[in-house]
Amino acid sequence: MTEALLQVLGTDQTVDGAHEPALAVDTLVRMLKTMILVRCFDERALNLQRSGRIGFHVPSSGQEACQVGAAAALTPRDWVFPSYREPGLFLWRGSALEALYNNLYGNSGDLAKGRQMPVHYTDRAHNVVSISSPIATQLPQAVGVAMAARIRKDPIVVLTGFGDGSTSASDFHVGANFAGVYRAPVVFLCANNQWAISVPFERQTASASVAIKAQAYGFPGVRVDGNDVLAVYQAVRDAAERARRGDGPTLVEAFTFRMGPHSSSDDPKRYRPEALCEEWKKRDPIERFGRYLTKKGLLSEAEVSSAWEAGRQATADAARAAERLPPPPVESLFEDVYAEMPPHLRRQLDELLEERKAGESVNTSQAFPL
Ligand SMILES: Cc1ncc(C[n+]2csc(CCOP(=O)(O)OP(=O)(O)O)c2C)c(N)n1
Ligand SMILES: [Mg+2]
Repeated sequence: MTEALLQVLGTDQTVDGAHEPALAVDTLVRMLKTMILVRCFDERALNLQRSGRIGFHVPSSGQEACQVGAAAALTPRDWVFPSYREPGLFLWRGSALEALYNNLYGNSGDLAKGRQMPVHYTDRAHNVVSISSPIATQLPQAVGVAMAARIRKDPIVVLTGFGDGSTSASDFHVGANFAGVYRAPVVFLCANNQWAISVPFERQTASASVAIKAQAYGFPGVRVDGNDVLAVYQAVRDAAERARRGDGPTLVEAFTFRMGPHSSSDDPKRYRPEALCEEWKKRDPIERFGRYLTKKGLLSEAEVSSAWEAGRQATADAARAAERLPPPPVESLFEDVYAEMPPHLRRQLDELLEERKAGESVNTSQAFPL
């Protein structure tokens, strides 16, 4: 049990050389660019919601290091069961920006065919499983896949992401218990942003930390600075190696802060002091990593600025493209449950198409989902 907070990049620009991972320059630069893209994706999505163009968003600003550090420590064959606050896991693994916006619009390009809630991205091609709304349900799912991989001797690792509040849900305990008993090759990544909507950590649990909860289930828990992408990378890479060796799960607690609201429906000013937000702004994970790279001479200030430019442009283009796509065809409502459509559904479909032809039904497909 490591209870100290692992940190590679200090807030004061010091670097812990002993823990500095030996990553290729290309990888380091890609990590920064992906973090920037996540921030731009988020800002654009929140603006789309505020201007009434989409119905709902869940921002992850401030938590980019947790997402990208973890994603960079996995291989493409590994599987990921994310939470709703982790678009960076998708972007690092190769999901198109447009695919994420397609989900926010619930349009005909949405990989979930407009049937999921917004912010519930999915990407089967990159081994990222569709997000579950009930918190922590992804843990037993991830553990099941990891147990199956172990039985089949498939050397994959499964990572599942969740928040601090999720560790009070029963599925956290079910998942952790099974993972411990069966030594499932799973990495539990908890982004501890210190709140479950408006409930602060100390009102959620009497445990001193999230990491300590692993002790009860017989595997290690580590705490890392969740605003330090290299620390998150290091901890998740160690955990993934341990899992791949057959030594079982690890719980990684990434201590962080969400800079924005819980969702577009939330006003954090009602429960979180502004001064604290100002304090955490100084620990911005993107700024910290950007300064590290420029100080090392791996990127110039001008290159960092153009990465922001490129991020803003790419997100604007992708959002615009998503907005142009029509809603899913109404017929798709009747697909995918049965291999062959049963007669009662066929009748309902025919009726609907007849009504549409006669102009009887109101087309609400442009209405916002929430
Ligand atoms: C089983 C269940 N209970 C309650 C909710 C409502 N809910 C949605 S998000 C959330 C807070 C989760 O907090 P945390 O796990 O810390 O993640 P964060 O939102 O901070 O990333 C709650 C209670 C839910 N989705 N599922
Ligand atoms: Mg939380």
